[in-house]
Amino acid sequence: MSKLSRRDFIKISGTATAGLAMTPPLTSIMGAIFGEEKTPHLLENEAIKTPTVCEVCFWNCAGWTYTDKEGKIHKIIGNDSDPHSNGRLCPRGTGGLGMYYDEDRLKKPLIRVKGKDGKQEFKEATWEEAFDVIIKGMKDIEKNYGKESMALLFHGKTGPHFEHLFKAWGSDTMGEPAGAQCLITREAGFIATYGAGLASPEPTDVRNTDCLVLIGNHIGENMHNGHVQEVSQLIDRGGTIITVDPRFSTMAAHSTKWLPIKPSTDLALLLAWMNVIINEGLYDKDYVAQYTYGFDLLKDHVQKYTPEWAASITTIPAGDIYETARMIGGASPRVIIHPGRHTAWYGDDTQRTRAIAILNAILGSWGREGGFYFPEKVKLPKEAHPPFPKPKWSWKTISRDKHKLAIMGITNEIIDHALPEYKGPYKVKGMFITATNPIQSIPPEDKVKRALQNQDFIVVVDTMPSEITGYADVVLPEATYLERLDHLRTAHHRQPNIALRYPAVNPKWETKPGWWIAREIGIRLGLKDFYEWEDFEEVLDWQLKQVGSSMEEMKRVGVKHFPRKTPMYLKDGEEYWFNTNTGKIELYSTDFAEWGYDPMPVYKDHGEVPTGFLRLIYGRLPMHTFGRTLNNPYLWELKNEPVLWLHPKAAKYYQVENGQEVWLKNLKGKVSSFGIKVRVTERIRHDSVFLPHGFGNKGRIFVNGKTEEMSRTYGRGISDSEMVYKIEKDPVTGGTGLRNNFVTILTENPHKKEALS
Ligand SMILES: Nc1nc2c(c(=O)[nH]1)N[C@H]1C(S)=C(S)[C@@H](COP(=O)(O)OP(=O)(O)OC[C@H]3O[C@@H](n4cnc5c(=O)[nH]c(N)nc54)[C@H](O)[C@@H]3O)O[C@H]1N2
Ligand SMILES: Nc1nc2c(c(=O)[nH]1)N[C@H]1C(S)=C(S)[C@@H](COP(=O)(O)OP(=O)(O)OC[C@H]3O[C@@H](n4cnc5c(=O)[nH]c(N)nc54)[C@H](O)[C@@H]3O)O[C@H]1N2
Ligand code: SF4
Ligand SMILES: [Mo]
Repeated sequence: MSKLSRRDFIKISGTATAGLAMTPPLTSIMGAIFGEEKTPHLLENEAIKTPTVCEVCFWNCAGWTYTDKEGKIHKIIGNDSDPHSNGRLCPRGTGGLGMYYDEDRLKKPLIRVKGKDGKQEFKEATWEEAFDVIIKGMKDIEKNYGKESMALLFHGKTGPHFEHLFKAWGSDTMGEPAGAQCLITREAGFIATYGAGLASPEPTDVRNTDCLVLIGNHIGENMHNGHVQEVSQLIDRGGTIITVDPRFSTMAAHSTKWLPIKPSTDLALLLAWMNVIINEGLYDKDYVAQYTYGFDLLKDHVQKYTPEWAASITTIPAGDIYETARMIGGASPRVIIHPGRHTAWYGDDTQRTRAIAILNAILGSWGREGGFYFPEKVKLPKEAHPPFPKPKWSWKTISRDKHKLAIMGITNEIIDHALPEYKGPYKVKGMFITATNPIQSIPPEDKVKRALQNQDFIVVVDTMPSEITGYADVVLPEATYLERLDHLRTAHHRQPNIALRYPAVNPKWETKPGWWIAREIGIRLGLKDFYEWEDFEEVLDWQLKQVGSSMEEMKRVGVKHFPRKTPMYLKDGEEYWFNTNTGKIELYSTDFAEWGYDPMPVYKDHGEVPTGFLRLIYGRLPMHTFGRTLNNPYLWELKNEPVLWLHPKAAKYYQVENGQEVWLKNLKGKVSSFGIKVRVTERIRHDSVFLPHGFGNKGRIFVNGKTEEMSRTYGRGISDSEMVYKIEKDPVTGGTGLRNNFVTILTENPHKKEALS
């Protein structure tokens, strides 16, 4: 196993002066902002310290912003008592102030004055004018189709303000890409097994584990902070790490064993591991006997899934499968088969994540130290309001009849119901879109665009002139997370805790916080009873008092801890009731049997890569969060040249050299809008390409005749969503597998040819 120092592995800033804050690009850009060569030094006693919760990604670390008397934010650092960050933000979090300082931000409300599709023309408007158009638009949808036909697409901490507005108004047609395109299948796999999902942060007890198995989970590039820190400590401790990934990821480089699996075949490996672990008696026998249901059925079920069988499917030698199975079994119960997070891969993703859940169960790791702990969170009372009206139909109506464990709104179902060819009773004809860019986050791009074009009315709330703003009738500029108050963070953890995001500065230009926008619309829709407060701070203050705290205390501490009410781990031999039909961990799912899904995971073949093509796989870059950070001046400086990973064999086949610019063409003949440089590397399998997600931004709007765009990132790199032409629907949840898409390489600029002919 290769050793590394933690410093090399994670560049998480330790204090105000260490880490990213001192890297040359950031200091020089800060200099540009402050008109000095270097970041101005803010003396501790001159600084105003305000608690914040980071929104650069959804790990939501708590930190402190340092502001001077003129109201300039100088830095953000982690809050020492925050379990999400342990006092250290990741580079993206430290660079979060670029979200605030970005001059390309939306500054005023905009109203469309002409044109749909591509050449948008907007005029700047007052909030009052924008609200007038919104109220008319929403009322027209209500009159023509019913309130339910106005859908809400959202993401992040601003989302709940608009969920409240929509529910109060009478529409529960909503969804977020963090479900169907992200973790819904994983949640379902664990719910079917343990009667409980994982949520965020995942309750993996990496801190105490002996063996961590990562299946396509690229921690280190996926920079979920506290998690990265614990994995980093595991590396320092010399723990066992097994990484299963067709790509030699950052984690693969630091693993005891890297298994370069043929993409889409992970379930075969998981079943073969179960085969060895059961047949060699490496499972936790007492735990299985006491807590699980269906072990004998599982034992029979996995007999055909031998390592030799799996080797022919996964291309991992049988010897490696035996060896890793024994490593995993030997560590039981201090072992974690990591559930992953973005698990929308191949369409049978609930079954794959269920296999992960089952494997953990037979190893006895659920509820055990070094496995999965039982997390706890603070339950805050909800503000009082009249009951929400009952809509005639909702996200459940369009998702749950098809997918029994559609536990949250399925964005793709909403898109399907918004298409012109949809003729049924549950039409979506208006959209309210906040803090999400469906052009990139709900692929296929072509389909989402057709759905958008078919809408009568679209409102977009964003901070940037991102791609989705071009499809709006009204664009509302939201203040960034550093300028606003949101709900308290109450995520569950080892110790229950709450964290406060408080505005460090007033909103710039004419931007406004989400709570204010939602409330103003609510009042104008006649929903005063649902807004018995004027400032959202009143709601937080009331909630805090109910749990024995106050705004005053939270402004001072940022994060507050509460005592646990229940044990963090199972005690040996203790009775425990799991929230399943049998009260046990269901290795055999009685629900799945009743609903007609495989009660135990069955391997299904996902087909081969067509000749001349490569499988399109994608993932995260450590310095960016999807497309949302790309234009951030600090983070853009750190990483602004995306590259396409290509194996030397494939490079030879396509006659491509390292560093050469190429374009992609998918199996349906669609070519990428932009080019990308190639990185020829043996770190990727020969049958796949790897694309960092979030690039290829095509957002450009015209405001009063002037172009507005995300000037740094516009036209850079290729968007994976643009290349995705089909999704594989997971039957259990409706989750949308994105990785059965194939591309080929073009060495000449296809757009140049078009222009010449
Ligand atoms: N093809 C493809 N699709 C994917 C994924 C993938 O890897 N590939 N990943 C999936 C996953 S795991 C997830 S979680 C989702 C993420 O999906 P999204 O959250 O939609 O991600 P982004 O593309 O970053 O879009 C964020 C949008 O919010 C805006 N924004 C940023 N901050 C704020 C704010 O504070 N307020 C407001 N109002 N707007 C803000 C940004 O300008 C941008 O327009 O995408 C999913 N979809
Ligand atoms: N820096 C940064 N960190 C982030 C985010 C971000 O935008 N930026 N987003 C956050 C969010 S919302 C999420 S959901 C997570 C997502 O991050 P994760 O859940 O960790 O991972 P994925 O995006 O599913 O997986 C990417 C990895 O899967 C590998 N892979 C591709 N196909 C296969 C396959 O068939 N089998 C196997 N075994 N591996 C395969 C790819 O090579 C790549 O290494 O990251 C989070 N962390
Ligand atoms: S992991 Fe980084 S970007 Fe995500 S919330 Fe924490 S500091 Fe912010
Ligand atoms: Mo995600």
